[in-house]
Amino acid sequence: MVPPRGRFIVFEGGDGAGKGSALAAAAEALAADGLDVLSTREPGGTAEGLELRSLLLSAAGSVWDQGSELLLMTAARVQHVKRVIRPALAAGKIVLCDRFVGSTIAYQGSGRGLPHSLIRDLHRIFVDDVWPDLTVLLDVDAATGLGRSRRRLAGAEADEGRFEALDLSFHERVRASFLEQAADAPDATIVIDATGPLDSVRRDVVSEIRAWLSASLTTG
Ligand code: Z5A
Repeated sequence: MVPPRGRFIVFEGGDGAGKGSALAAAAEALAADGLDVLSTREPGGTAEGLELRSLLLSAAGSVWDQGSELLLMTAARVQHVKRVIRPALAAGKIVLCDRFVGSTIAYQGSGRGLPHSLIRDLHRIFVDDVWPDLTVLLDVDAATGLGRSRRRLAGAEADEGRFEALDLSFHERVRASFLEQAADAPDATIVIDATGPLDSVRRDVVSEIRAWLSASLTTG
């Protein structure tokens, strides 16, 4: 018997692009369609990943070298893929993940300046070269996204503002990297203009994912 094959859909974008909101809308819509959906995020997704998340995102915490930052992001992903993502895909689930290795290429690669080849090598060696079936890139200019993200953090209890504290040019390099990655993989990426009102961005995301899934599940 052929085992079921799930689908791995990743939401990427700069800070405040609206990934979390879009993922929640997609999860609700796909579950209403009768699909078995698992929602998860990075850094995080496992107990170990959540511990690493609080170390990595705390604005008040330690000063990480960029190499340590890359290795910790990758360590969280190793746990996440082996314990959560792979088993869910093997069980035929639709896995919706907020950020994945594209974020490492954008933030630690283009943002911090580490070689993309090093990030891809680590991914191949430690994360079994798992890539999304589909990436949904929410694209918004860096200043708008950062403004949203900083406003959200100002009203939040969690101390997760380390990346938001970086300057605008860092976030502009991150955005450019996501757009380059999308251009390099046009068949596996949907780019959504995330500048407009939240409701209309959510609607666009849901309708694009439904169309992609319907084609993907039909062709097997
Ligand atoms: N990071 C990394 O460096 N390397 C890696 O490999 C990985 C991550 C995996 C945490 O990620 C940080 O980790 C991240 C990169 C780094 N940088 N930072 N910070 P995160 O995904 O948890 O953090 P985030 O991107 O800052 O999350 P966010 O601000 O919550 O953004 P979001 O998920 O894209 O958006 P949201 O939560 O849906 O919305 C944020 C706010 O904006 C909220 O108040 C919304 O109501 C508002 N919003 C969203 N869309 C709209 C529209 N269209 N109009 C108006 N308002 C909107």
